Amino acid sequence: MIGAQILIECLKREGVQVMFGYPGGQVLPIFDKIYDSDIRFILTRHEQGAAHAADGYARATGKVGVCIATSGPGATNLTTGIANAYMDSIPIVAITGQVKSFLIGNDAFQEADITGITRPITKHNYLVKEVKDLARIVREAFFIASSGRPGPVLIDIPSDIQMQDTEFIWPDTVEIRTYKPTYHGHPGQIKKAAKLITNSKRPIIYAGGGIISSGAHLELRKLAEKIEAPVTWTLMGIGAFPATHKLSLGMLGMHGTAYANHAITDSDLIIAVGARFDDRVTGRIDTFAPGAKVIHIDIDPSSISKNIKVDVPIVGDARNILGELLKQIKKVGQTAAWLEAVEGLKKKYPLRYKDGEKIKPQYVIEQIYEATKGDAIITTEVGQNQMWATQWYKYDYPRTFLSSGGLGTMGFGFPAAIGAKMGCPGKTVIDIAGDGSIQMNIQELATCVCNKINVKVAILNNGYLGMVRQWQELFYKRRYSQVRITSPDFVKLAESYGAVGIRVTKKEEVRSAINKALSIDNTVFIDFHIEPEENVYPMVPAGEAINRMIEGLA
Ligand SMILES: Cc1ncc(C[n+]2csc(CCOP(=O)(O)OP(=O)(O)O)c2C)c(N)n1
Ligand SMILES: [Mg+2]
Repeated sequence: MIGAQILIECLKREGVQVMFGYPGGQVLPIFDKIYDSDIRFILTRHEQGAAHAADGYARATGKVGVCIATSGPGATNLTTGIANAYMDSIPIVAITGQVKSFLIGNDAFQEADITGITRPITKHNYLVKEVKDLARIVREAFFIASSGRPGPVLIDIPSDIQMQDTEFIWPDTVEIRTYKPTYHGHPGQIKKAAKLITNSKRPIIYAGGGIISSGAHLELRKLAEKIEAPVTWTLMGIGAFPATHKLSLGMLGMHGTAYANHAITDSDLIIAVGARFDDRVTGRIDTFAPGAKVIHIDIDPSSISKNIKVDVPIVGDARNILGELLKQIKKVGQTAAWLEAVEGLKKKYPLRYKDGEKIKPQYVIEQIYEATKGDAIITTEVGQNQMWATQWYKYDYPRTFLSSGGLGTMGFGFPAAIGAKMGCPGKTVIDIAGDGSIQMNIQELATCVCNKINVKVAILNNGYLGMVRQWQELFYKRRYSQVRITSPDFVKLAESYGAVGIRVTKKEEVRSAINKALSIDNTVFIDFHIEPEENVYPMVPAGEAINRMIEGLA
């Protein structure tokens, strides 16, 4: 079998049903085999779109997403998507063509050292040097991407190797001497954690994306209910715990709820699970939860005690460890006064916005929530639109909120929605977008229409790079530098691609436009003309203590 055929055979054996990508000179042998394969191929209009679609597919389904591009510019166009998946620990396998082996290092046409370029943004990467290694490498790549702390793996395949013949041997098992993730927490540490939890009077659970990737949401819920502790989460942890649950505090951090930020500050014990104490969450480190002991459960030992001092570190899989804790924790029930105090915080500092004549973005998102009854996959772009999407839609299930957390990549949401829809065809998929971000991968409209991928894009059109404008308003004396942006006529643009466009300029039209969009069996852009200078509140200024928020509505 030639290398190209081996690759496709391996993908099939890994259970790959769909891949996203774009062809070119150094992947011609592979595309020739794709021609005969029954793996569904989604031709995007830009390689960045392919990488984000693979990422969105992985986030929505829990499976490994696959994307492919040619050498040189094809490969470099994937890099933003790879970095995005890396920062959010999303399992994808990216395949790139490379110039022929003997030309590597020669500045050959369309040569880029993609394994060098992606070393810091992949969990692991490979340059295939001999065709007989290919099957083993593909097998390892899928294993590494999806095990331990998940992440992207890149396989760079020179085109001569794609053509070389060898016997196809599928490795039954994967054995990598230097890579052995820890799944079971240390019993002594778990015991210590159980004791701290039993004795805590003001515990708080701080949940991150690790809950979702390990499938630990049910254990998390059981633990919260058993120990009667409120639960807050990170952007990546959205959906890990039901937002409509009475113990829910919503997201914490820079644009988290004020009550979550106050509650964690006042707590005496933080139970951090699959989260990494990112600076957007902790704010100023020396004032972060000064009276709290910290239990930190994470599969990646390198994220423990990286940003804050931890009292009880437990390395391992969140689901296993929460299961163990549930077994060991017997008597609880001393949190009544704490829960009452937290209720008081919720009443004192509710999320709110001032209604006005113009359409408010918060209102649009509330209406999307009502119209979908919470039963949709929401993706987002980056900026104010993203933060409003975290605040005003309630996510009760894992894998229903897909957003670029660590990298904050404008242009993520639309291709991610395409990937999510390919993975979950029965689900309504909506990208909550900004007018700036949507223009960063707008070419994927063609991908949607050609493949009949029915996603909705709700553009919160404020005529600004709104989040940057907000910072300039608050911290640069309203000196608006390069944040006013013009857009094409989104309705006409959608129509020119064969999709549907709806413009909404009046508050009364918001709900009917959403209902109409949901009823159309095609991709729909809804262009909501919103209040241009609406801000996201509450807001913790960068470097400030997280309980010192700007409320904004005085
Ligand atoms: C690729 C990329 N470039 C620049 C930024 C910096 N940035 C963050 S938010 C933002 C504005 C986004 O504007 P828009 O999509 O209209 O969203 P809004 O904040 O107005 O809702 C910018 C430029 C980024 N996050 N990603
Ligand atoms: Mg905008």
